[in-house]
Amino acid sequence: PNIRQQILEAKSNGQKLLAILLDPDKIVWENLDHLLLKINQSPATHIFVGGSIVESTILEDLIEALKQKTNLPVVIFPGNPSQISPQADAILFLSLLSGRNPDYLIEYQVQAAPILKKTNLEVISTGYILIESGNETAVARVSKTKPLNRENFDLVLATAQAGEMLGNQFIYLEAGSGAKMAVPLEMIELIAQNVNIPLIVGGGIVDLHGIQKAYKAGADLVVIGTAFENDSQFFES
Ligand code: 1GP
Repeated sequence: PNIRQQILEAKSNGQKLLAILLDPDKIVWENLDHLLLKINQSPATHIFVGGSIVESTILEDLIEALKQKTNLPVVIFPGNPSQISPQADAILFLSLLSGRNPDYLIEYQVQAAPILKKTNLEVISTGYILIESGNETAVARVSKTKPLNRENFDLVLATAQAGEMLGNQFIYLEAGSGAKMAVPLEMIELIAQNVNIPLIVGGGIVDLHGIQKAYKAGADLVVIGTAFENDSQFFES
C-alpha cells in the first residue's frame, strides 16, 4: 500500500489519523504481547518506530514483531541513518528545517540514500520543525539545534512553507518527546491553513482531549509516544 497516498486521501476526506510512536529502547520485551494487544485495540492508524539513539538490531526485532502481530502500517521515524529497516513499510525522510545543523539538513540524508535505494521502503520527504516546549527535549539535545520560538509564528510559517516549496511531502510540527508544552493550537491552525501538504503534530500530548484539540486546529495526523508508553490503557480512558 502507498502510505503517503492513503494519508492524502484521509486528509481530503477529513479523516483524522493517529500514530503510536514506539521507541525500541524503551520497549519492555517481556510485555511485548500485551503491548501489541493494546496497540491492536487502540484507535491508532499507524505505528511510528524510532528514537534519538537506537541500536539497529532491536529496531529490526521490534519491526518484525509489529509486522507479524498487527495490521497497521509501520513507518520509521529515524534519529539517524542507522535506523533503517527494510521490514518496515515506509520511512519519514526527515530534514530538520528548524535547525541549522547541516548533518540533519542534508548529511544524514546523503548517507541514507544509498541504503534506502536497496530497500523497498516508501520514502516520504518530511519537513521536520522543532518548536520550543518549555524543556530541553532529546531531539534538541541530540541534533544540537535550537527549537523555534513558540511565539514566533511568522518564522514557523515561513519554515513550513519553505519546506513545502522544497518539495517536502509532509510537515511535522514537533514539540519533542516528553515535551512540557505541546505545539500551540493557534500555531497548528496557522500552518494547517497555509500549507497544502499533510500536517503531522506530536510531542507532549498527554490526554485524549489534547488529540482532539490538535485535530480541530488542523493536524491531519497526531503522534502519541510517552503517554501510551507510560500507560497502555491510555486510549481506554
Ligand atoms: C515525539 O512527537 C513524538 O517525536 C511524540 O512525543 O512522546 O511526547 O508523545 P511524546
